[in-house]
Amino acid sequence: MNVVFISAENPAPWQKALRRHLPEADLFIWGQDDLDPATMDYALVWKPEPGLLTRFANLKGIFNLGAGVDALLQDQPFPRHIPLVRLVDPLLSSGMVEYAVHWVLHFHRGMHIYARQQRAQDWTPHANATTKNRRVGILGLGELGQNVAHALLLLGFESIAGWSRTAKDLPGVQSFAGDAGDKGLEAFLKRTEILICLLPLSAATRGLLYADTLAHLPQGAFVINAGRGPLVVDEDLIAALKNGHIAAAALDVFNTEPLPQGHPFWAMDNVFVTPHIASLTTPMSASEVIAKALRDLADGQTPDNLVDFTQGY
Ligand code: NDP
Ligand code: OXD
Repeated sequence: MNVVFISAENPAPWQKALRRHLPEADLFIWGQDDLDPATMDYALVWKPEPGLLTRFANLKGIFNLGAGVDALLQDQPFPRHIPLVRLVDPLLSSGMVEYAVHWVLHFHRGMHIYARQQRAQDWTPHANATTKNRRVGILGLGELGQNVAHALLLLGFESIAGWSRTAKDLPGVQSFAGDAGDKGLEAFLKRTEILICLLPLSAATRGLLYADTLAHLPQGAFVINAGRGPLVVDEDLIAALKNGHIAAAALDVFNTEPLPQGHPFWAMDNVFVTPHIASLTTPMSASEVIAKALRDLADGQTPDNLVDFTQGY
């Protein structure tokens, strides 16, 4: 079986990991090895150049080396007749849990205030909110959102809600879905003090956080975005951060990446910027997951985590 690896990342750790977890495959590195695209059976990809995959006429499966497939589906002709599997990997999930829990605790305990006070040599203690009544809301209750909710429950947060396309029944997590009504997006935002955005980017979610939706959050709310940058309208978030409606934000993903020099987010003292590192794919762990899905496909079974092209995630 011929497998092609298409990514700008260093292929060496992937070669090692795939030799271990998928020894039956002949692995070809795009841009490095001589290969005939028509002879490739499976492709492992991260942000391939637009249109490239249409040249691989006989692919039986495409495996995305990350969770989000927006770069594949939105910006290029994509061979939609080929099964596309996105990455669901325990290490990717635990990385995101660490990132989200870090910022929830940071804002919950007012660390953004104490950082500012330290610069002013200001020794003013503030009362703490408790995990019992701190209202955390998670946009996107999929693989990552559910793991984050679980970790927050273990930390003692008792008022956790999540918003998803389809309603969920998760112990300890209040479920909101759709746009309207007392279980819709507006109601979800109104009750949320710390918002964690873990949505995929699709036609339905692009620009979801803009002036009107941000205005539904209570005064002094916090925004954590590790989903995708274009879920947010930057100018509207900047305005809300400047007027204090949003007290602070932790942003890992941006409309343009790398975040351009001089972008207002860099200089705002209530914005915490990280360079899209909330959770990084680990070749050894991901290869094990991909190998299982690839064998499922090769055996004629439906692998887990197939992308639904109509929903775009
Ligand atoms: P999943 O597909 O498992 O979960 C997506 C969730 O979003 C689901 O709950 C889904 O609802 C919900 N959703 C999708 N569309 C809508 C909509 N229109 N309205 C309401 N809810 C919607 O994805 P993951 O949890 O694995 O990953 C989420 C995203 O995290 C990725 O797509 C990627 O963009 C981002 N990511 C970022 C990383 C980083 O380092 N910054 C690392 C990894 C991922 P339903 O359950 O009803 O289907
Ligand atoms: C992903 C990412 O989608 O790293 O996996 O952003």
